[in-house]
Amino acid sequence: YLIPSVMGGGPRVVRAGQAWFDRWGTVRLLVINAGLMLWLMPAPSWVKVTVSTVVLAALVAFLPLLVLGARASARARRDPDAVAPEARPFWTGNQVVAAVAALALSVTAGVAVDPAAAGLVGSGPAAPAASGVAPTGHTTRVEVTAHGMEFTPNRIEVPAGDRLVVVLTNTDPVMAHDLVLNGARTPRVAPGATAELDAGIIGADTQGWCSVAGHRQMGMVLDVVVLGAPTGAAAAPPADPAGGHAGHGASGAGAGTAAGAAIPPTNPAETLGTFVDPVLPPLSDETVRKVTFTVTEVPLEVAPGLWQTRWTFNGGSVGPVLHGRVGDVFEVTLVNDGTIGHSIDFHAGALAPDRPMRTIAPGESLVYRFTATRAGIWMYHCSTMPMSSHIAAGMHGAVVIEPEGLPAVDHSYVLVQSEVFLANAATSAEQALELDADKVVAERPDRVVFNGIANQYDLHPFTVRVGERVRFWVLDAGPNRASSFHIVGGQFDTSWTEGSYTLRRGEGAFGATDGGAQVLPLLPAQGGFVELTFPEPGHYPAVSHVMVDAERGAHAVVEVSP
Ligand SMILES: [Cu+2]
Repeated sequence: YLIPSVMGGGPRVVRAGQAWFDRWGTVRLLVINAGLMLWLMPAPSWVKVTVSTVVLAALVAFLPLLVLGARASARARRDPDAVAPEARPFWTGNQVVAAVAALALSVTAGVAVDPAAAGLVGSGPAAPAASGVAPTGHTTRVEVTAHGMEFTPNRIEVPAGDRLVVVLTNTDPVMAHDLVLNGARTPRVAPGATAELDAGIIGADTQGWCSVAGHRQMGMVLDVVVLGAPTGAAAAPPADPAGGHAGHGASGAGAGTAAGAAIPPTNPAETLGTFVDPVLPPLSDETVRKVTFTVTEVPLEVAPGLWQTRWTFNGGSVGPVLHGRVGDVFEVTLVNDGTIGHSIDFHAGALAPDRPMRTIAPGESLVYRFTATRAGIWMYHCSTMPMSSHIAAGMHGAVVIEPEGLPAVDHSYVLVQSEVFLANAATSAEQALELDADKVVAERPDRVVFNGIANQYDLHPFTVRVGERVRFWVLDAGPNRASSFHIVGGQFDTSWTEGSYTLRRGEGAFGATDGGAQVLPLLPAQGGFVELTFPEPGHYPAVSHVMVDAERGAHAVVEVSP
């Protein structure tokens, strides 16, 4: 700006030089200063390169203008008759537009060079593992079978740059499987069926897996090894189109370390669309009890305002309570209306598990007949692998076989405690996903629930009167956590567990008459009942005294009126 004045020669000469020095001044000023600001921001390195190149060009552009301006002012000095150019405004709208456009183009070019660095990834099945490899135009076709919790072969080799097509045949007699690989996935493949998966161009080692809940955690993975990969080609982390699992990497059985989706605490203002009646169904006179259990996979509320796709017996949040006497015969028809294999295991009967507890394929059914020879609150559950996931997904319930001579009480309730592992914080049936099997393996429940729904008996309390005798049958369905059933403000005078009273109307096993119990302690699959009366009106919380589980939703309220 000062050069023309320093060169001197009067206003006419200065203006002649200035006309050159100011040429494209707005563009250069904006590009240089705004470009510097862009460069200082946390941008990907290729964006920094393109922006600084444009800034450098704006700076360098002044050098020829300097020469031209100096020549113009020298000419004006030599020729006193030359007419000075008219002064033009420094700021013009066109130049502002040009400067902004130049910067925008440089940023776009920087992002285009390396989209991944800018957080943008290419779409299509070839994207994850193809980076940095030239397609060969050749297709490698591999036949893979799925059986049990294994792919055979479970390791396939592909020349770098080949397109990989996997023909997956499910030779499992009962279980459905699928394959997720390199961003592509097959549909659920029924037993005996075949599906084809186009994994796209393979440029780096990668790993596929079966996405049926729990199967990957049981080791059902497929390694893809690239032959002749360029040095330094790192394994691309497998992307999971279902969401929530990206970056977890491979995990064998027991290796789940992922935190999974974070689930917010339940909003106390939320309400429940449904709730499970906790009253023990009355005893009928039959001695042969025929029931049908239909397995479904349906979205259900697992906490006020939180949904999950549950695997159910008869569509319930928890399996139906069966109630009988010692000696009764139960004939249960199990119908699998789900999309994968399921089964059932009744602890209430003793028998060889081989046939009745077998896994049946979707569309099949079986009849499970057992005699209840012993009293207790017995667990039943799906016993298809991985059992932890099938139980946690909702496939559990209780069979109550009353001990001989069980006295009548004013209220009998059944509470089945279990853990819920959420893959997302779905707030509607449409958003509901199946359980997060990684969280099951990591033993990180999002909710701990009575009868399948967290806090449901806070919203729908048990209502009893002062002095009434109340019996709680409690079963810990797990799959993994113990329970410590306690009623805040209450004391149990009767406790029965694993086949025997430990306390009966205040009387202990060795004749003591001044005892009481504060909890019913239960390991997974243990059950029992406790009895108490309430001394005065009020609100008595019923909880698992494993406090973190009470806070996760294993919490109810007994509302006692006068
Ligand atoms: Cu199952």
